[in-house]
Amino acid sequence: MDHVPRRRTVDPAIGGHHPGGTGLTSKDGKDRGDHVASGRQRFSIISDGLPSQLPDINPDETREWLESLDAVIKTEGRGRARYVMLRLLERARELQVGVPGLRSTDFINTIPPEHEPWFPGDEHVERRIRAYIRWNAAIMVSRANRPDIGVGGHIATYASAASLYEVGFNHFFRGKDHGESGDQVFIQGHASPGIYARAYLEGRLPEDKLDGFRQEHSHPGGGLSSYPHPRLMPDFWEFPTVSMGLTAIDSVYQARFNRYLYNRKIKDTSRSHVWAFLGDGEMSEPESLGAIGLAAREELDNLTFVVNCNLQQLDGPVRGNGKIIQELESFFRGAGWNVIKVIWGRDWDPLLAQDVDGVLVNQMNTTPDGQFQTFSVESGEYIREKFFGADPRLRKIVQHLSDDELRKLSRGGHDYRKVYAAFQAAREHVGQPTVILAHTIKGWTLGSDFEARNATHQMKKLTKAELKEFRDRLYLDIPDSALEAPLPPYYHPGEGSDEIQYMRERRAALGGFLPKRVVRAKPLKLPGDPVYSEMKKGSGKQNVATTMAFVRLLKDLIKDENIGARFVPIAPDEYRTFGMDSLFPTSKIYSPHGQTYDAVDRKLLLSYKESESGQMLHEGISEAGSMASTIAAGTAYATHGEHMIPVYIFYSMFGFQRTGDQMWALGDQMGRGFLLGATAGRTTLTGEGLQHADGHSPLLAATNPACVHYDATWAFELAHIVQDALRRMYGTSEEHPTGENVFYYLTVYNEPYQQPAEPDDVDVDGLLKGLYRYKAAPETTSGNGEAPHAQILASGVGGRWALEAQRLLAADWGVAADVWSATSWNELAREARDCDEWNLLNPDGEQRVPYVSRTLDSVAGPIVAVSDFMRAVPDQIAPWVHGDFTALGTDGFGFSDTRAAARRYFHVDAASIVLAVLTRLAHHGEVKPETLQQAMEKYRLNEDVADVFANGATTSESNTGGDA
Ligand SMILES: Cc1ncc(C[n+]2csc(CCOP(=O)(O)OP(=O)(O)O)c2C)c(N)n1
Ligand SMILES: [Mg+2]
Repeated sequence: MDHVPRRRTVDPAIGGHHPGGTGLTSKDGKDRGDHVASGRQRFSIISDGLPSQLPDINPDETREWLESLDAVIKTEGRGRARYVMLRLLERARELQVGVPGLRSTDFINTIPPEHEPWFPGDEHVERRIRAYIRWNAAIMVSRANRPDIGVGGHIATYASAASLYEVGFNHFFRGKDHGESGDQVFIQGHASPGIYARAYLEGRLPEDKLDGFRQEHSHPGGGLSSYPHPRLMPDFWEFPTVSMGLTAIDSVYQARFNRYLYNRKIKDTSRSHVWAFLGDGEMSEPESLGAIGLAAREELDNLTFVVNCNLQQLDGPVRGNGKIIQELESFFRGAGWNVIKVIWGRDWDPLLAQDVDGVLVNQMNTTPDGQFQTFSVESGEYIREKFFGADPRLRKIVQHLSDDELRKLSRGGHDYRKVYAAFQAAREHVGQPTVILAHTIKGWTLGSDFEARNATHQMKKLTKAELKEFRDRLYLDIPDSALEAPLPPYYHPGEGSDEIQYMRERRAALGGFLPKRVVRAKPLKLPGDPVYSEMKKGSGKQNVATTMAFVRLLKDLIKDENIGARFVPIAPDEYRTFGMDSLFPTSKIYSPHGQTYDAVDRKLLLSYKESESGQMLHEGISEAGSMASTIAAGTAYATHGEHMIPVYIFYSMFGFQRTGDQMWALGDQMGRGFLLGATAGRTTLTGEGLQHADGHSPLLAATNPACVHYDATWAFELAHIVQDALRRMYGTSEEHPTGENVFYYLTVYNEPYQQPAEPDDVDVDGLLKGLYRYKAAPETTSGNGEAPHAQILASGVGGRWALEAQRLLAADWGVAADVWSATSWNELAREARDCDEWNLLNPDGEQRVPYVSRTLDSVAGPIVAVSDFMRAVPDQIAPWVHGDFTALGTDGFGFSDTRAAARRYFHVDAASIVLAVLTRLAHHGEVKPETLQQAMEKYRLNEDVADVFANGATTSESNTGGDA
């Protein structure tokens, strides 16, 4: 382990932020910046705690200082005064005087030229490699837009970022060969063409595959996905990144999860570094900046953001009137990151060296991004006039340069050495995450029609003239005749060429090609039946909500000697809500700093306990952060070759609805684990109201093909579901030797009720398929002949109203109704759809009958379905239920009230089920029409909810249980 996460200590009053931090402090502890505080300092979370209220104990001395400043301004001007002030601040910090950090620095490179490290590569060869990749990336997109295909693609983004990636590939990104995890590289989604183009040169993708770009199914032998999608290219891509914003937050939590695995001694991740490539436009997504505080707090120096600041997004400039690099610098610095700006190429160094008055820097500082974009496309004459023309001293600085040289003055993000210096400083920095803000030009090298043009983001084809200009710019040996052909050619320098050899050698030295996804985790040794037996016994007279039942099971599973340590409980400040605070003392809350304070409740048995090796992730109030942790944990089987079992528990209303895009990313990344939609249901959360009452999350879950949803009524059902889930995801089978790439969404409730023991003859197969007969109709005495029959299908808390309805139907109306537990409407519908698809394509084969049809085709009487969700949830099975089918549901906004009142309002309570059953029976002539009116009156269904519940009256279902 060459790098162990360390703790540093420093007096918090002094603080640790160093505003001029250059990232030059190396891990060997030697300070390589001349004005940088030691990188080994702990970067205090208590920032800038200045005693500003202190009385002035020496007013004369203070006045002298102030007068000195006044004098400098008067005699030498503000520029000089600024310099002196900055030097004073710097000096103060060097002497450990706690002065607040500056939130931004000049618009120049953070690393001065004299501190750039020696560049170990062959710059010439690497330039050639970049040229080939640039060319092939653009050609691939261009060819994918041939007239008969026309599938789009992006050229300009990779063109701006090529140097950033290539420095990484040739010098930093660690691969996975030799059994290591390697680095985790999050690639900007629409930079994918460049990554494919590199893989082509490396011999990983043949030319024909490149021609299948964005034709994943239609291209013979399969094509390439548009963006990084592990689900679609499982041996190649690792991190789905194209939904902007998710890269940033997911990469922060990936870096944190690496530390978690290390601290819990599950995997030595000390050599893994997380690199996240981001667009400057993308940084406006709330998720991009939302988790940077956590990265600083947890001192994630295993994380580097590389923000490609081409100053443009899709429609135009990112901050035309402002300066995105400066803005981002202050955000990151304020959050406690190490910031490295790579703004100017090396040709600016001599100009800056001449800038003794600071006029050049001032011009750089005050020129808005929109103007810089224009400078990128304008002539040298325009630049001389508009940029250097403002001040005679500025003009003088560039008088020796021709207009052409002025035009070519480069941006730092395209200067290989500057980028290398930044990457190295980032990799070596200790105690803070690093953000590299790289100034680039969108569409760089693609020629004047592309570079920095507002439309460049969506330009995907090069004309013949543009192709020639591009080729000349890259000095490629491609004859004009080849460019005249209908399709422009790819370029390969030949297997034996220096460039290809060099690429291969570099990657071999760094641990193999990237991106690459491998699954090395071994199936887990899963616990047998005994751990589930408690759940199957029922709760006797005790009222137990399904959330509690699940938590009890989890506690037992965490004790299992084989898989216990692999559970990763995750919650956004809601453990207590769900009764999981009982895990605090034993499992403990993960904190890289341990617990540095005496917990207020330390004397209690269930005290709040933080620990470096804690198992529980407490994300604070951040569902997005919790999901990011879930993704990192649920994909550790691939990323690190270690199965981890995330159990993320949350208010179901703040799950799929709020972070559905991350659930989608979890599916893309083939994450496994459990999402617990606790406090499920539209009526169970008494008093919490509209924005808490979830009547639809199963429907949202149903849209995710990787998600298996269950809505259990009973604890014993949960036991079977969890056991089967562990088997499917972490066990092995002939069909899925390394487990299935699914994740589970379990809706659980906070409504306590008695949990029955598992019936002896329970139909486990049906339970797991999503439907089984839980309780057959009781004997009825219905007067004449046989009793009318009916079927009630219910899920979740609805199961108990169904049982009550069964009782009322028998007792009050002589109707024999069976009660079915519909543990998963979603799975029933999914299986049925699969059957339909098979039947469609196999008209001559034996037609498959969906399980739900098979099961319900032979039952007697109308079928009424009910749950605490909107009708569309059970309605999913309607096409395959051939009998008379009606669903009741909680459609509409929720509100705060008692459970009983809410259920009556939505007409999902027992009485409403009875009425629904009678209505269908009346329709079929099985009960008299007047029965309906009688039932309405008997159960007061024709009255206002307020009247029914006046004087504290209640219906027969439980209304117990408190708020969540
Ligand atoms: C959540 C989300 N919203 C919108 C898009 C569509 N989109 C793709 S690229 C892009 C512009 C990106 O600009 P920037 O982040 O600056 O990247 P650049 O291409 O300039 O490097 C947009 C809006 C997306 N992919 N994801
Ligand atoms: Mg951009």
